[in-house]
Amino acid sequence: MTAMNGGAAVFCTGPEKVRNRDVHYPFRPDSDFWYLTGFDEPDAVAVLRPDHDEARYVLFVRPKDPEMETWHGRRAGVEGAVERFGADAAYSIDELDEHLPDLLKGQGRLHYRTGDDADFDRKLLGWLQRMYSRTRDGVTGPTGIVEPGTLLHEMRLVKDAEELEIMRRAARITEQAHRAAMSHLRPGIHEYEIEALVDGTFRREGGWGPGYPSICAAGANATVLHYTTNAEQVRPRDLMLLDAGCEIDGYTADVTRCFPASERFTPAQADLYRVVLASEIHAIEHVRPGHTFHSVHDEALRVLVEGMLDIGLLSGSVEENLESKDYRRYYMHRTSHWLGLDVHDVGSYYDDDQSSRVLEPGMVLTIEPGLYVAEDDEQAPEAFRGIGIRIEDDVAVTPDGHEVLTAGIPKTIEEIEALG
Ligand SMILES: [Mn+2]
Repeated sequence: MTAMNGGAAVFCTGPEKVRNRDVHYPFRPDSDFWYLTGFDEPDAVAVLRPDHDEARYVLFVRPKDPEMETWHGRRAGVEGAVERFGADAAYSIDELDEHLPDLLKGQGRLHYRTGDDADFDRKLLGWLQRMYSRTRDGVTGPTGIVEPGTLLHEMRLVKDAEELEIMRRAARITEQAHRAAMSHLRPGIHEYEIEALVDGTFRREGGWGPGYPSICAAGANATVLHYTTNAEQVRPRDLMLLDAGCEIDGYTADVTRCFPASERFTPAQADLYRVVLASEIHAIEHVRPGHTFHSVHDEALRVLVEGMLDIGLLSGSVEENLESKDYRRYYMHRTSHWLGLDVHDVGSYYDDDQSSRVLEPGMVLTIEPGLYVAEDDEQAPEAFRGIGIRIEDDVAVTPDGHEVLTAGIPKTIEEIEALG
């Protein structure tokens, strides 16, 4: 709160969303709200006032309601918000109109994200208008609205020891799921059986579930980057691309492995796989404080292009291909993104002068090069067509280098074939 330098901040966590009729989607708290409060019920608002003498942290929550709780589960209620969640004061969410404007009076700048919740935006603007119209009575409204992400997302970008420990737990459960998938995959089973095994492992081990829809793509489905249909039957020579990460306490892992349905990679699969693996390992080695975020991609890309030339997927020189960007035919995404409460986590990828962000201890990023050869790509050697490979690990920047959070998940061809 000291970083706010006075003022007030308002954060909302959404309502439950209807799936159909009386059924709701499983509720997941807003990441910013969860980061600040650890409160996991829907329909809540947090107000922070760093300079206030008594009520620096105020929560609005759903009130206790025995009948509703019988149907839909327990609520912390106004008392619980203070006793269990450490709020200095709490009110019912039904009393927002009555109390929230008072809390914002005379507090200076207001940190609030507009555009996420149109209903709340409208309410807030109404309260502010009323406050501004009463200035002659001595009411002073906020002096401006500030995007809270500037401060908060910088905090979220750099993980502390406790957050890293949660991310290690997410990685350990994800490891179990990937290992189970590797040993269960065989010709004839369906992609959704692997999905069930993976998602089931996440839950059985105490995770919240998958942090994003699991991609279980066999054969040429692996060349579809966001394939989530997971409906097809696995054929004997298929490789499965599994992109799945467990979410626990709000933090998610994000891991991709590729493994064969039969005991062995085919020679063509192995050729492509080794190129991606060399690129991934090289990029991970490059992760350390002082290197830039974008240089990690450049390092991965160079090794990937060298490998594509070696196996005859591209022709010409490395420099020519980097210049022409012809590699994009087979590698069309970037190598990394931040990881944390959101799978594509918050935090700027650029410094203030628009140059690439310099890595610092506590940042967590994915490293995920890949090669995808479309089934009908007549430019590519025939043996490579319909093969998609991605290898993805979660890497934390440490004071003297990096820690691969997901290092326990089999990755070399030998390790993977040993599990098959
Ligand atoms: Mn990823």
